[in-house]
Amino acid sequence: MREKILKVILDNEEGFVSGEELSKKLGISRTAIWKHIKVLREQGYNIESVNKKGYRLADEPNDLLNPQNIYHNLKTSFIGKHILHFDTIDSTNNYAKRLGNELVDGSVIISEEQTKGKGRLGRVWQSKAGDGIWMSIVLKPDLVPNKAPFITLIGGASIVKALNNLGVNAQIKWPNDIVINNKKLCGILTELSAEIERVNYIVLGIGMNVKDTDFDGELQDKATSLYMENYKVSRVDIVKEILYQFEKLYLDYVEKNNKKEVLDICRKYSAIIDKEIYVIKNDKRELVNCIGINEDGNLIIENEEGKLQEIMSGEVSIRGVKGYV
Ligand code: BT5
Repeated sequence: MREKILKVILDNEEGFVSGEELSKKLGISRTAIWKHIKVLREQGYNIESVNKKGYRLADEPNDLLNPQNIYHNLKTSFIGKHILHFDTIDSTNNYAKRLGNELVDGSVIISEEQTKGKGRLGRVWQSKAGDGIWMSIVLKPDLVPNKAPFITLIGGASIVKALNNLGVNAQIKWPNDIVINNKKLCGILTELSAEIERVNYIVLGIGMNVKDTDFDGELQDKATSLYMENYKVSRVDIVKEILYQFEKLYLDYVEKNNKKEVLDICRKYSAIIDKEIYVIKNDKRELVNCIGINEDGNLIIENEEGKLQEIMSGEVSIRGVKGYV
């Protein structure tokens, strides 16, 4: 019932909904409505009530990542239609992998906090409570495993597109970072469960710093958040837009093998193309020119001797000459 009340209030974005209207629509007393509203407020919904007018959601961005908020007007056909939301969890990627076989295609796991958030190669991903978006998308495409790495680029392209659509000037640092003003805003971790010839499922993990974050140690110089860059965008709007952009690009790839749009976005919003960068592999650092991204999504670089090389994602880390980018 509480979800139904919330839906009517959310549907009525502009104006007030009276207690009487809610009570008629849902067939319960006005006192019962009032009790449910009280609980919704305790859950964090900022519902105003004005005498003789009724209830409405207060003006500030609706920022709770509850499934109900994300389902509301979500424009996807299957991505994010089944959401699991936690206050705290070890890692949304680990949870998705533990339940991978049972979860439906397109399921999304979100947590307010991760106690063991992880990056690539077992690195730690800082994921403090309420500070960001820590989520994983479970995908079950009919793909051969060697086509799975491109999903990371689809993730990056959809995030950067979504952010720019919401007015945030974000760029991609190939292959798995989103940056603002040369600092890391968001990272992507794609994990795969597969047999030799067939993908069982893919878990696409996305970690994005949103609020004013108290970064630990070395992160203070290289990480940033949307709020710290003066972008006050609601987490719900970001998640909805990412899921929408992702679904379009993902279906283009898995159904039509079409990579064009993803590559165009990765090139257009690149933070490193046409710049000097360091390529780091096994602790070896090489200064190179970044030339572009080829049709397979691999990075093309030119080394000091003028030789062109192709790098696949996952092989290397990239750093800028002056800092993180
Ligand atoms: C990544 O790895 O950037 C992938 C991060 C993926 C996190 C998501 S959150 C939801 C899902 N569940 C998980 O457990 N993980 C995924 P990598 O490229 O290896 O970068 C890791 C490095 O980024 C660390 O070594 C730090 O230097 C830096 N880092 C850690 N936490 C950060 C943060 N909150 N913001 C920016 N940089 C961070």
